[in-house]
Amino acid sequence: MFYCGNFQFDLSRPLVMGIVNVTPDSFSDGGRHLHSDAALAYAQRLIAEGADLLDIGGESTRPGARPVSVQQELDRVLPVIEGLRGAPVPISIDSRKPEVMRAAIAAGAQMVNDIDALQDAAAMHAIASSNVAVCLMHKQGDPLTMQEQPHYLKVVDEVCAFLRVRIAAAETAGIQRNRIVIDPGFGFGKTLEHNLALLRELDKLAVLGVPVLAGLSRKSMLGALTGQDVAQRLPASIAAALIAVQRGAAIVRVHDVRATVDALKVLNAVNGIGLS
Ligand code: HH2
Repeated sequence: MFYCGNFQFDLSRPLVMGIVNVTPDSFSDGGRHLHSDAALAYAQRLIAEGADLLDIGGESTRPGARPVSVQQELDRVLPVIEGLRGAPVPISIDSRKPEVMRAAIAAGAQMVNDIDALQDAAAMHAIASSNVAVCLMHKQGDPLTMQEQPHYLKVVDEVCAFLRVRIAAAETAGIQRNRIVIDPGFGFGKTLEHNLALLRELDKLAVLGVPVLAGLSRKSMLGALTGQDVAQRLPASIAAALIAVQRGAAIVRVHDVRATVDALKVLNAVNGIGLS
């Protein structure tokens, strides 16, 4: 069982996490839902399309992205999280700032998606002193410079080792294992070869004993493979989501919820997994 605040999932089928970026500069949907009414309407649409969770972000972390202030991030995400109070699915806050995490949890967020994997002690404390779930993600370097020179000797082993340490740190801080998911962080300080190795061997992360989340939707590795720009990466994103699930991902983080839900219905039926 995966506990996500007041929600729980038995993970008998893969979950779809819909992305709502309230940012001017996200790589694929920047500026589209910057106004909170628009973001809220978009979030409701993703729920209607079958999203199992929503991930609300107020700071782009695409390669080269510039950080934003706490206040700016709060101004972007809080009205959306507050507007989704009582939603039928858990709301995740995509942030690495402890202040934003705390305010989002107070506003009703049931999960924190931290690309820094709770390496900040205040972030760790914010989660440990609540009942929300957490996604611990691997990255090498920081968004501003991370794609300049990613380097690993054995990328899959190194990502696994990092996540193992982060799970242990979270458990030591009092975060129960059934509230933790892990993510190899596709595109975060990784070359195309690194990303492909991680996807190819995604099932190796399963030995860590917590659900795996995969975020491949519209990412530049799919552009590199297909030659398509970001608006034309739906087919590649669907392929990547299906591959991730077949290699053990429990949650896929996607922009295109309806298309991913449909694709997974086909896979689930073939695998003998029911609809609910
Ligand atoms: N990818 C992005 C942002 N947050 N969180 C997790 N756990 N895993 C990911 O792969 C991941 C993430 C980047 O994608 P997106 O939110 O669409 O873009 P941007 O960071 O430009 O807002």
